[in-house]
Amino acid sequence: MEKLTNNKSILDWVQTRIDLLQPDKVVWIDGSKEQIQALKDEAVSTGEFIKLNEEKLPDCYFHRTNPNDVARVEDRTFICTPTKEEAGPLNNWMDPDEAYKMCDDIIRGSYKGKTMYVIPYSMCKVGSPFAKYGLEVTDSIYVVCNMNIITRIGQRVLDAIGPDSTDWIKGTHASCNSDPEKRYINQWPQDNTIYSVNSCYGGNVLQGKKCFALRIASNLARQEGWQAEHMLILGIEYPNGETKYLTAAFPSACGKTNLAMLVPPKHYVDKGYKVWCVGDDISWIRKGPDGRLYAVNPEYGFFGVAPGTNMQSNPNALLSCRSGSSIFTNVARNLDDNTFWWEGMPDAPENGEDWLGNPWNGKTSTEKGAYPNSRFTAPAKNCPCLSSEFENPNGVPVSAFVFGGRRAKLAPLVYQARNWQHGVFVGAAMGSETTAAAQGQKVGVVRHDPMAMRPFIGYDCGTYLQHWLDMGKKIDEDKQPKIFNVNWFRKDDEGHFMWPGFGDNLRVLLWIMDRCEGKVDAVETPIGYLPKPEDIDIDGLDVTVDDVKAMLTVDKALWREEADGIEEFFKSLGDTVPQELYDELATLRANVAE
Ligand code: OXD
Ligand code: MN
Repeated sequence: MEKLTNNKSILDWVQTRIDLLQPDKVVWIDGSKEQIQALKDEAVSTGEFIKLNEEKLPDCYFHRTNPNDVARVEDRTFICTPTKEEAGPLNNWMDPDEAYKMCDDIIRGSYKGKTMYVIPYSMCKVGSPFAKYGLEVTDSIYVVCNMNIITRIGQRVLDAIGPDSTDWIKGTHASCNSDPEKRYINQWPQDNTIYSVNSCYGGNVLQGKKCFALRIASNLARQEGWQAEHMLILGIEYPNGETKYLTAAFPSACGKTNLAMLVPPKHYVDKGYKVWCVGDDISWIRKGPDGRLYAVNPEYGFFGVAPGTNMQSNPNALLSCRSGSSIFTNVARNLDDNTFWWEGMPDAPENGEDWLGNPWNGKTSTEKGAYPNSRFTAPAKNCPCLSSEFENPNGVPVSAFVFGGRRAKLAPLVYQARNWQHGVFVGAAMGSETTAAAQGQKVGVVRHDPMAMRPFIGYDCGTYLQHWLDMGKKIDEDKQPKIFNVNWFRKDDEGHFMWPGFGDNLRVLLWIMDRCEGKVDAVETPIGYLPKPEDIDIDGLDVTVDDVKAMLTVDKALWREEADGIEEFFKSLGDTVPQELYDELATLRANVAE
């Protein structure tokens, strides 16, 4: 085994992994092109990967996971803090020692006959002020190759950790036999430790993403006075060349990746507007030297939901994965030309193979070709609208935080919170109506999802909301990002979406930015500041000012019901919910009283 570091804490820990997992061989991932290529070739030779059409999709591979292992498993994700209270009521909790023992008993000896890959990885640009480092051991080449896309990996990370530091995250992944009853995604924040056991699905095992960059990092952020959020980052470039940035949080199935890579409507393009993607999923946010908040995307690639991605909904995502070095998981294949296919793409293949590997005729079959949560993993560098600030070690200044959800009747197209505290309330009260397909649940049930972080806050939710309030107190009021809520999913009485969405969402983002600059007035309402209908640009849309007016109505009776739901949710979070948020709830109640 060729070691790539002399750091004793790392070498000692790797030895504990060898003793526990008992691999035949240990390979340190240096991140070189040659090493990664050799691993891809090996995965092709064993059938773990299928190489796709080199001419059409250079350096792209297909992989399928066990059909029982195709999504994040929130019910098997545990925060193993010393006390249950520290994990809080939204997280599953396990006693730390019992959790180690249970997981170690499951994974002991499970690398026998296999290779252990040691992946050093960095969240954020290596050596940058935001950067944090981790090691993940895995028995899966698929994990190595995906981590190589969505994080920065290899020798340079070990060099950045240096010979003496113990400040790195310890990650263990063991594929085992994918037994769903013994599947555990466990985090021990006090030990900076992650285990992913009995899974090979990305969101569970690509530990840089949800496990580290959100669950562990949210703990570090609270201790160190910054924020780890489930937010995209985008920049809007104005015709004068200036660019302003916002971050936005949405629960799943609300079009987050599409917004992150938005294509402006034609008349904006003609005027010289551009939208740049800094990140599609996660933001690490800190106060900068000028007293404003700055956000970086700690990731290096995208791990996006494939179905529904097409040249209309998100050409930038499709081009990102088509231009090469991407991995496609649980999608369908076109066997004629050995390319990928998924629902929402044109030209379903007649001679196809579904995500399970069965022969599949996309023209006649009533079954889906791709699994609904099938994914593409693509390098961010492939994205045609990637921001030039993507690698800026100091991040980008945040003008606005945007929250949103899927609400058929309640929330207007957009509104602005009155101040930071009210904005934290808006984020804390966030909820989205379930879509039947996604969860097999009743349609339209509101799932409360504070800041879209419900499955990702690595500690008690009320304490997290307090941290949001505390962050606001650190920033001078004139430098605080303004906080907004959007709802692209308002429906009319016939059940039709009222707002066209997709690229046209830029029209709403421009109102948001104008508010941040104090360039446009607003109407004070019981729930916050709303646009004057004529201030939302509808030029070129099949939408009238009256339609916009209808999208901006605030139905007090519905908001009274909403306030009851918020109160019930806050109560379910226990007594750590800050009093300030109950004060905001009282204000809302008073404002919408009969
Ligand atoms: C994701 C998620 O995959 O939030 O990004 O589930
Ligand atoms: Mn996400």
